[in-house]
Amino acid sequence: MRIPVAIALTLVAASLAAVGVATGFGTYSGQDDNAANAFSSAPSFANTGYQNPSAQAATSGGDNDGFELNPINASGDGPLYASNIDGPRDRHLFYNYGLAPPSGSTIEGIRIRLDWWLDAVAADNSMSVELSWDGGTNWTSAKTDTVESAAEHTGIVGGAGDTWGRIWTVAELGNANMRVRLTCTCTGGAECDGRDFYLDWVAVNVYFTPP
Ligand SMILES: [Ca+2]
Ligand SMILES: [Ca+2]
Ligand SMILES: [Ca+2]
Repeated sequence: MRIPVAIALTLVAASLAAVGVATGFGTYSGQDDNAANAFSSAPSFANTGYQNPSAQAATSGGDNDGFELNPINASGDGPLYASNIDGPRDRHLFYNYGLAPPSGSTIEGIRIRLDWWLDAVAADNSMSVELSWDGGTNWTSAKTDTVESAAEHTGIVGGAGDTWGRIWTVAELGNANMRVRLTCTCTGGAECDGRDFYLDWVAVNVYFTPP
């Protein structure tokens, strides 16, 4: 039997649209996972944009060598990365972010971006972040990205309006004081043996209201 032309074109357009192909009849793409569509009542503040660390150091935890391979590669977004091999419980400091909102600003939030992945996702793996405001003497409670992936993903902890449980001064964000401490965690006994953690970027964005 012959399908009328108008109906046939409609069927073709519908099937192409279903796979997100431009048809000349309009372009469809799935929206469920489009972050740009997320409505939010979060306030919008001035911010520093994502800033990079210019210093790093392993710190105590696990086998005490943190991201022992190429740690400074975590100071920029792609393509080079830091590696923590056989890494559960290892910790690493990143600092000297050069965060400098105008003096007297009210600090409204701190957002940390972690671009990271694993060699395998068996057991329960995560990466946690703590912040220090006094050169590493005192630390906030940890915030944790529990998304596990064997390819790079972007984890976000904190954000605009999230001051990590304290009131910050501009000076506490300066290179002499502010520290980011990452902890790699795997919970699952023998499944965690040999787990490797890879880190492309650990960036900080500070939200503030100028004086
Ligand atoms: Ca990246
Ligand atoms: Ca290590
Ligand atoms: Ca990198």
